[in-house]
Amino acid sequence: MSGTRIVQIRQEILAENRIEAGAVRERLTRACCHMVNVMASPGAGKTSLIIRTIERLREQFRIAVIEADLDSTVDADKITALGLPAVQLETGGYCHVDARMTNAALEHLDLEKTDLLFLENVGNLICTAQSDTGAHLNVAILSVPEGDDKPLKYPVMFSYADIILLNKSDYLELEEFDLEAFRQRVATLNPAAPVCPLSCRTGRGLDEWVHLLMERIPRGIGAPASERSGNPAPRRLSP
Ligand SMILES: Nc1nc2c(ncn2[C@@H]2O[C@H](COP(=O)(O)OP(=O)(O)OP(=O)(O)O)[C@@H](O)[C@H]2O)c(=O)[nH]1
Ligand SMILES: [Mg+2]
Repeated sequence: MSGTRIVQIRQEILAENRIEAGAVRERLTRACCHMVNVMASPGAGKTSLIIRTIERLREQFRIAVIEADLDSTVDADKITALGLPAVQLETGGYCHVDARMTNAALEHLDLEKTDLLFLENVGNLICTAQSDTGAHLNVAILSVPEGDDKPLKYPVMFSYADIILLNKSDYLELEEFDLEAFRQRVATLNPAAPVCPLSCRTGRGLDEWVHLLMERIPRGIGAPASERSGNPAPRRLSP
């Protein structure tokens, strides 16, 4: 046996992150701000989904977005063009967002004026599912061209997510994608997570997604429009 000591750095980092993520969640909950972490491969449709959701919910909730990218402000610029607050997290070479990064981004947002906060995580189907960002809800998107075998290859992501969206369903007729097999594979890993096929291009399935999201936003989040300017009444979470 060698005398080399194995230092469990990874476990320590994850444990530290879990504590920080808990503090982030608490901070957000106190501010009545519900955070949704959106994870997927590059190009699967994270920004498209956030924009389509904003279009449907912006009258009901004050929405802000944290955009995480290795480099560039391309996606954040799309959100600010809609007139909403966006914070760009440039992660450099880092392949996922951790709670420390979320905390840094929160410093640039007015949480008292934010009901719904989306985080577009770095395009990555592996590391993003291993790091708690402090979000209340974790959503994974797979897009049809990526293939129905992905739950077999990336089980951590499909086990971790609370909701699984299948975007680019307008390609279902063109691609050899076995929707039933995909559902079965997800159900084996994560029986509690609903699977929702949709298309950010055609709009199909978006109502169901918004319904799933609304079911998971605690009552009391989102002040009526009349309370948004001036002196809003306190927004409280249900017990
Ligand atoms: N056909 C089709 N194309 C889509 C759909 N949703 C998004 N796209 C296209 O897919 C491409 C990538 O979409 P994005 O929303 O930028 O994807 P993303 O996951 O944010 O990409 P990154 O931020 O670069 O990782 C764009 O050209 C979109 O127009 C869809 O439902 N159907
Ligand atoms: Mg994007």
